Amino acid sequence: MALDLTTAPTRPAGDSAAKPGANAAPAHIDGFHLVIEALKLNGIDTIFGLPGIPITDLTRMAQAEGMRVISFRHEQNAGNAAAAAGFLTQVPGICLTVSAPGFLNGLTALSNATVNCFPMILISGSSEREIVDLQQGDYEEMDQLAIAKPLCKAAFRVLHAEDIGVGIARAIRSALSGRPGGVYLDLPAKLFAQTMDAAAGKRSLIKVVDPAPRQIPAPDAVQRVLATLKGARRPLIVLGKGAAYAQADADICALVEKTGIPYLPMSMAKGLLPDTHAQSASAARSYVLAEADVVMLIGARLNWLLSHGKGKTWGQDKGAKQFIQIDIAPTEIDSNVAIAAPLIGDIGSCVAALVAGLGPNWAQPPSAWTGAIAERKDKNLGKMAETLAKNPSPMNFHSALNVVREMVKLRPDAILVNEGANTLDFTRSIVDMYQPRKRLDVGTWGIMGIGMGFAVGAAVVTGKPVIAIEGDSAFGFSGMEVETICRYNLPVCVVVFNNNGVYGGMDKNPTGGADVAPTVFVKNARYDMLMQAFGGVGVNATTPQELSQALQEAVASGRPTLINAVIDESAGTESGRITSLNPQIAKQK
Ligand code: ADP
Ligand code: TZD
Repeated sequence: MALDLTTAPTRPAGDSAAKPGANAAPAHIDGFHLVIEALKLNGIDTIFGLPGIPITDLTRMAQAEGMRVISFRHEQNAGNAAAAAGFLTQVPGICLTVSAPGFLNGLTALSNATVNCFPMILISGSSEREIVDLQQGDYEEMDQLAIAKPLCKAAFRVLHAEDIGVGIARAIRSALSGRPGGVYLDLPAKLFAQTMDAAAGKRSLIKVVDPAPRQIPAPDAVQRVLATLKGARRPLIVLGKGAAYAQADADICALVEKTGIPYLPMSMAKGLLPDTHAQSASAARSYVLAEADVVMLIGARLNWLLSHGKGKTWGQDKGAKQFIQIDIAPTEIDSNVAIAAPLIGDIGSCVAALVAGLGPNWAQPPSAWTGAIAERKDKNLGKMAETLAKNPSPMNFHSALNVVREMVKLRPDAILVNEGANTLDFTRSIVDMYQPRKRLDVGTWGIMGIGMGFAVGAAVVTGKPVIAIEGDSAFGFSGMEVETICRYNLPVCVVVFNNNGVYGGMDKNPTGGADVAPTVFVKNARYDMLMQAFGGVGVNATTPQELSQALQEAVASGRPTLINAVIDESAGTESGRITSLNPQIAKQK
């Protein structure tokens, strides 16, 4: 995008002499416009945020200068939208907030983005240094930079208008290069009104060249990986969300198909290859994790989601396992178990190097291995089909998700947002994905509250239909954004799996007192009416037929819709599939 400051209007605060004539180049540019021009120069055209002192005018001016400014009801949701945008596009999502409380509200999303390796930039207005440092009690005073630093990848403050270009360039490069993550940019109120010579302002801006440089893997490391794979009798590939983020879809597909190695997608890597692919081992997950002898991780960490690479899950009683790990962050290697063959570089370059090194006569994995997997898959998929065919009343997770599964099959381009406990676990295993980067969920932290922010972010940057499958508790964290969805008329269909509480609605208060149990909500709530309050479509669905009709209409029309899917309140399990992490249960083990 070309930058032409000669035509950019100037808003020098209180400087009437600077008003240019019709064709004259403006003499000055202020901090507001330097921020806007620096973002635009770097291809950033959208801001997710929430206005207030001192950034209200920045939101107005950004809109006036042609940027899309999406205004939210709570900063955490704006931050989550920015994070989703960053993951989907490889352009850092921008979240803009006011100082202290607004900043803190955005910080959870920034921190979550960093933990998940999503590029985003939280820009917050702040109080003047002089007042903050002497703790003189400003409006919304807080030492924001110090608080942000340990919670994100990098944090910067800009004090002078002439440094805005550098500040934004550093933020973009920090968010995108190496392992992507969240960056905090602190902009004190006084900065926005500072003015400088327009031509000097133009020269001070930086268009970041090659913000995520390719990192080519070392040839000897590539050979080590190929040799390790060659020695495998029961190889397995695990694809993580780093592989989805990398946008190296064709090379990843070539690697999987040319080697013939069975693969497991982590939840946000689903769809990198269609879940119906013959080599997908998802339906035999426990078997392949326990039995594999060589496991190649591509953009996936051996954290809690993979049982740290140890224990019964990984068949520790069945002999040694060798790991290959492809990652851009060298310090990730050996973080949980020994990695026999690390491959450090960007996934695109690493996978391309491996494909090139396979040669024409690469031996396929032994059929004893692939056959055993296929047998288990068939059995498990058969069992699943039986369960999905049942039609209990009220609906359970399976009968409701069977509808979603069919919808996604019809519209594989739709983006699926998913949070909750049981609602998350069942959706992940029941709803097949067919295209890369179509599934957004609770990620590395298993955090509730990403739902509406991710849905808005995904709808805004892709223009695709979004289907958000939400536990009723999960939905509550960001539910007010249904107004945002209606305000911008976004093609988002929210389906609330309403089972009357956290995990379910069956708990009782052991004292028999008037308060309900801590996990229980108002019974038979009508979440659909929330959407109606803002002019969207609300549907109460008690059968798979009603759910199917409402979902199809929502996706076809693109109208903001909320379906209250009434689910059996006894159908869920405490904590879904991670019951073992509850301290009381872990103690008993
Ligand atoms: P999952 O939760 O799906 O298992 P993780 O978030 O644990 O995935 O892991 C993602 C990994 O991918 C991180 O270790 C990160 O450093 C890595 N990563 C992200 N982007 C790239 C990239 N472009 N190239 C290489 N590695 C990447
Ligand atoms: N707070 C935050 C920010 N993240 C969390 N993960 C939790 C609390 C704890 N938590 C879970 O881990 S799942 C969940 C909570 C509150 C909600 C589960 O209930 P639900 O889904 O209605 O969303 P199901 O389908 O009824 O289990």
